[in-house]
Amino acid sequence: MYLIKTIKGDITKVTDVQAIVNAANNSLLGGGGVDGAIHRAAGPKLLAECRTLHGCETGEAKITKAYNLPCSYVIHTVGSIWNGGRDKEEELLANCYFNSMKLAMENGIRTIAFPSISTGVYAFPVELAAKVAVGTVNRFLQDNPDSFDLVEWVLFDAHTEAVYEAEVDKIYE
Ligand code: AR6
Repeated sequence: MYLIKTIKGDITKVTDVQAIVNAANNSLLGGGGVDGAIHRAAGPKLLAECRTLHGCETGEAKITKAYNLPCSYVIHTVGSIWNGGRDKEEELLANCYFNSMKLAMENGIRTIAFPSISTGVYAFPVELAAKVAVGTVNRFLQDNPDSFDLVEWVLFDAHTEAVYEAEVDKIYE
């Protein structure tokens, strides 16, 4: 069986997962927010490896080593930029979670932490993002029940954490 949970904190500090997911941009060459925090904590070798990947399409995911981070891998995915729901933002955000989980499974990763992809600079509404995130991961786990031990969301602020926690609680109701 697997556990799904949420915690409030800094994803670069978590020590109970093999992989953390980065909310990156199409260049994969770093940025602000959680992306900046991950690159700072991992050190310059992460950027050097990212340069070899030649970017990433929105909704897709690519994997690297984690260098100075406490985990073993970083899965870089590119969330959708919110434009009022007119640009398939929900579908593309669901793709981020699906493709990150698939890439983790293909690499034998059984424990993984996500941030709240797209809800910072990319302005995706938190309530809708949490529904898409938890719904997509839950379906993936139901379809692949023996592949994971732990999936957690590490949320930076109390409001975002409360919203994701409420979505996760619905699974266990
Ligand atoms: N740990 C966990 N969550 C964090 C951390 C952290 N250390 N730092 C910020 N957050 P954002 P996006 C939260 O903007 O919306 C970058 O410049 C943050 O409070 O990081 O997908 C990229 O290069 C928010 O709840 O990602 C892209 O250009 C959540 O992480 C762009 O931002 C996501 O906010 C991607 O925008």
